[in-house]
Amino acid sequence: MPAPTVHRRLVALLIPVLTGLLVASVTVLRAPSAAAAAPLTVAQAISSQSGTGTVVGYIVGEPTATDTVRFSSFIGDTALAIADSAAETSTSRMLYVQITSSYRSAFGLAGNPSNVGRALTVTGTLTAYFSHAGLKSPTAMTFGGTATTSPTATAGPTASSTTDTYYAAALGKSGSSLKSALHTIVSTGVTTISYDAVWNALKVTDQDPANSANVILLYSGISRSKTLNGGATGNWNREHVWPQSHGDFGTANGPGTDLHHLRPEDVTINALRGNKDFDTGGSAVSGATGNYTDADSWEPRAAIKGDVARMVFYMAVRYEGGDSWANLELNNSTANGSNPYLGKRSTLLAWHTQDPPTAAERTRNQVIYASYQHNRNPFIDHPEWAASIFG
Ligand SMILES: [Ca+2]
Ligand SMILES: [Ca+2]
Repeated sequence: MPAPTVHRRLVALLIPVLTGLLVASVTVLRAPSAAAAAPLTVAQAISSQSGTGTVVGYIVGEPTATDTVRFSSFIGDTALAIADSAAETSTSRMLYVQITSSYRSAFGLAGNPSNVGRALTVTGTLTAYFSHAGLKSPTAMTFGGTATTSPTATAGPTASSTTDTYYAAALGKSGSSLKSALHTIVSTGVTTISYDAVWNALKVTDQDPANSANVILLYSGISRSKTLNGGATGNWNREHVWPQSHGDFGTANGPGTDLHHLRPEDVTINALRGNKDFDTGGSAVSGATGNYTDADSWEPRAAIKGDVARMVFYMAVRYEGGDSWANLELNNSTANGSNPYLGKRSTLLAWHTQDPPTAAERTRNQVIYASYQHNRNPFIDHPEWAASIFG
């Protein structure tokens, strides 16, 4: 194509001219050119921190310091972090946007936590905020918008490249070497929380998207008030998807408080599931439509079959016996009793394929990573790794 060559020649010709003009009159040139320009991507706004501009990005959280962005439990209405990907986790690929008073009621995250994930078009001064690439003194903020990609634009990060850094040591590996690499990754820099703290964490990680006063119960799928946590009939409590007895880990900080496999469930349904292994079959469970159980196994409803599989895959990789906990492993049995094993591996692999990760499941993984434990479930981010390790 001749166009790039022509373009390069034009640029070569224009550079000395433009340089001369810039030296002569920086302020006169800057404002009109920015006002006339197409909207910037966040990557472009980060690399051109001068003058005014219009930026389009996705709202990902609330910056509270140079390297700190809250992805949930927002505390203020004065700042937003936006990115080219709604799943961005690296603050280096975010632009921090000041929310001045007239925009706070509509755009502040403490008042509007459901704004996370929405596209935002904002015009203002491209300058540092929280000592970080930013936009201040906005003159227009609206939801929606699409950044125009110019031929010279740097492509924004994709959701997969976002986690490539986290999984760098595992990329390209398979089988036992993949498992070993992932074990190190998901066990490094982890924050464990207390069993008491799990209550409040589940109210965030498992909040009903349609009703912020409620949580969604795992097996039954019921939306129930967050305030009904407890041990009485009609309450919800903390279901260990990998049963505590399969490895005897109890509820001390560790596998017994690991949010990646803890979910809210109705007290009665939780007791019915007990410590059964997972497999298909049995009779319908009253009060939990779509679930089946018999003497030695539990079959969850279709919408969460894969979620359950990925939770136990994570546990088998996270806990390898090198710490004070048992080495949790999958097998093909449904009679594991109190051994640190859980089945049935072949059924769980099938469920994982039938019910792939959804946006809600990825969001939950991200919230646990960003706000609580600082580790991820690899099988939500990379579903293809399950067969490589457990197949
Ligand atoms: Ca699912
Ligand atoms: Ca293990």
